[in-house]
Amino acid sequence: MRTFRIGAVALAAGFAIAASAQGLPKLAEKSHYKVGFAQTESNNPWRIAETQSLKDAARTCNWDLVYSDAAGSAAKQVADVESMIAQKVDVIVLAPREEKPLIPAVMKAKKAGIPVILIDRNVDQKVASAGRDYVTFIGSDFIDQGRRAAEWLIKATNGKATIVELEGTTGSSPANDRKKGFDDAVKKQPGMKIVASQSGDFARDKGRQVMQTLLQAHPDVTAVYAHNDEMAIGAIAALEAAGKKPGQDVIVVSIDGTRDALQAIAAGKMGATVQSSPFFGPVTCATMKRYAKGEKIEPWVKVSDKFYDKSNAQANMADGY
Ligand code: GYE
Repeated sequence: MRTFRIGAVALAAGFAIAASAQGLPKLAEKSHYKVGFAQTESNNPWRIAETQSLKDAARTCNWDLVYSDAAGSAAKQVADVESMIAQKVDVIVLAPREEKPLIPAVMKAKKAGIPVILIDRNVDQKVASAGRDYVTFIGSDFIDQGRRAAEWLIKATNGKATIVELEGTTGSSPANDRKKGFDDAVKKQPGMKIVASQSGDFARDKGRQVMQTLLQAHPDVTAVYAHNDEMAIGAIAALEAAGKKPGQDVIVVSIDGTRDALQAIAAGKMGATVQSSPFFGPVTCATMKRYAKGEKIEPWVKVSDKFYDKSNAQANMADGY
């Protein structure tokens, strides 16, 4: 029995080595590609700007775009990728809604010989990795975004705050990493405390509802950190409904850089937002070309992000989307 087990393990390990040795599917150099783009949902300005950027790239880069919208369901997004595999697209561009559930879809595409480029969100690095299972991850440094939001808040409050945190979609890479970056920086401040941290699913109305509930348990809150601008705007509505003055009684900081957030900053209701660029079209097109040429692609094509507060929000209103 024991010998058999050892044999089976050795055999499984052998298969794993053989599979990784196969390497990633190649991409032929062509003037026209059939590209699948699997979007997670379309419920906020960030997503709409991202989809538009990919559609614009389809025009300028001569792609035939196969577009799908998973409507907020990881299971549907897996099915969407499977459908793209069946339609024999040349490349799959995937924005994985959550870190773990999309991994089987990535593996299926690889097995079918279709290269996958992850944009916007990543998958769990302990299970799948760039250069082995998919070409690369193109996106922001979410840990750093959280850290930058915290650094701003520490300065703005002189290191004294009672904080409510509104988290993004549970199990998504930006929610996990934006929490880590922020919480780690705040932990070092003896005068700052996160009294509640709950998911608002990256959605405006969910953010408003969660904030409304949390305000009842924590009426003494002095700061809100939201993982995206939509939830921050929702929280501002909840604060106002509770008779508080956002920007004065309660400082709000978040991430994305939407037009609504820049306007809220200019109006003094929101403190600051770290940009998270949704404009992936041009960089995805360039990365595909490099990959088709046979260039070795770095595992993370980092997107750099700006920062907006009262000092520059009005002047940079055109950056908003
Ligand atoms: O911040 C949020 C969206 O994945 C980086 O998802 C993206 C985030 C973005 O719904 O607004």
